[in-house]
Amino acid sequence: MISRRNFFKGAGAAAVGVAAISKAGAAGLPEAMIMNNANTHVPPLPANGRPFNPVVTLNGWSLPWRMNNGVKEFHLVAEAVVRELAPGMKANLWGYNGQSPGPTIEVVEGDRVRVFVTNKLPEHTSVHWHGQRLPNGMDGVTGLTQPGIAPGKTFVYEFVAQRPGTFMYHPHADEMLQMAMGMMGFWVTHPKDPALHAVDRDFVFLLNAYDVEPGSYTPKTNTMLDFNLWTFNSRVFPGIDSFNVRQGDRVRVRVGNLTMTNHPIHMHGHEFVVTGTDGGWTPPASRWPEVTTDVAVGQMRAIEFVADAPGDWAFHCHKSHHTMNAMGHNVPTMIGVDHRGVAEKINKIVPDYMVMGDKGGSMGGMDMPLPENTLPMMSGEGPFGGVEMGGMFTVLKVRKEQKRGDYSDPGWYKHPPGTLAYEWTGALPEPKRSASAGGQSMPVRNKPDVEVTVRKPSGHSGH
Ligand SMILES: [Cu+2]
Repeated sequence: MISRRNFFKGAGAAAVGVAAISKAGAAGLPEAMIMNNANTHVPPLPANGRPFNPVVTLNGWSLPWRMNNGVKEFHLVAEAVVRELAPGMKANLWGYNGQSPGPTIEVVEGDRVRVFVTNKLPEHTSVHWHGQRLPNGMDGVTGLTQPGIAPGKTFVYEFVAQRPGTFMYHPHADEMLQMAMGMMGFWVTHPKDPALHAVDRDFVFLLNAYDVEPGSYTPKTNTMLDFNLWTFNSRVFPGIDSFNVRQGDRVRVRVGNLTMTNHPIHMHGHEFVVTGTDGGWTPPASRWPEVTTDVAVGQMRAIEFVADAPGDWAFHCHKSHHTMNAMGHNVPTMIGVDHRGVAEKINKIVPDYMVMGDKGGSMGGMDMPLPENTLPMMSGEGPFGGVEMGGMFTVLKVRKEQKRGDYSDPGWYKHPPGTLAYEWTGALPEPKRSASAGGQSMPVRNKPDVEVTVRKPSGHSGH
């Protein structure tokens, strides 16, 4: 919920607010608005300023502004927040205006922008406007271009948004800790001409990662690579809203990566092209069709496609451990071994111990007691059972009947007759198999017939 008196009363109330503030002097702060729920918020059309087609921030929102003598003013508050990562798990993070990530800032090419940043954290911070052309002194690098913003203080950043495109913001102060705690946000500079690069749906999300021990609430901030929660906008599947679009819509998805590793973002059922990078729009002649695009650390990518295939299409990072929730590491592989009873015994010694399933990994059938405040590694219920995913996973829902501007969840796809995989119960010829050395098939054991030796996988390499 966005809380600010009169916010929904529209332009009239906003004009009164500006007049009152003008009397008090142009340097007054715009009221800081807060959003503290985790639903995708469809922004109202801009009440003032130049027109643009707003983006929709997955499980997030865009920051309202006020116009002050032709300057677009925003107020970011850096503060401690509680973020629900998915129903059943909350994390104590740091963010902006009640949420991690912070609100998306949307401006138009050529806008003069003034951002007030108030620091309510226990240590100094700053904001770097990642990817922007701006005066050097507005670049937000603590020590290099400004002193840190001390706790309780407010700094002002002001520059003209020169280049349209996709940007991010994050602290350049105690960076490893502050980013591991969730301090980051998106920035979109729309083109002057709203008809340029126009799409029907424009989604944005940040890739971020946390290391929260099962049973605890606060990320470990010294983790360098071995994060255990991989998130879209600080949410994990099944807590990530789906992308709900109308069949035939031109769809853009903007992704920014502020984790410490790359993410091959993969979409089912459609091909897309990369229309935007860190440096702006790509020339059309440079684009080629893909179904996966790697987003490296610090990069932004805008992908576009026509959603012409109805259905529920998986959309996820293709690193398989990034579509899992908090997991214990150094776990032996036990495929082919019946470990029922073993985990139970180990659990009495190591409370958060989990084993990979003996039938190929499914955790669905395991009744593992979970510690307080954590999530199953693989979860989410679909129309056919457990989806067995977590982390960076959501669903693109393409529907003929989804109305323009309607971002609500249409429910599960109803497959037309004859278009669904089904069980075969008829006769089968003997299938051909590889005859190469070591290529013979092995029967799957349901019961261990030898004494089990548990070996650690050699050379566990993190990520
Ligand atoms: Cu990933």
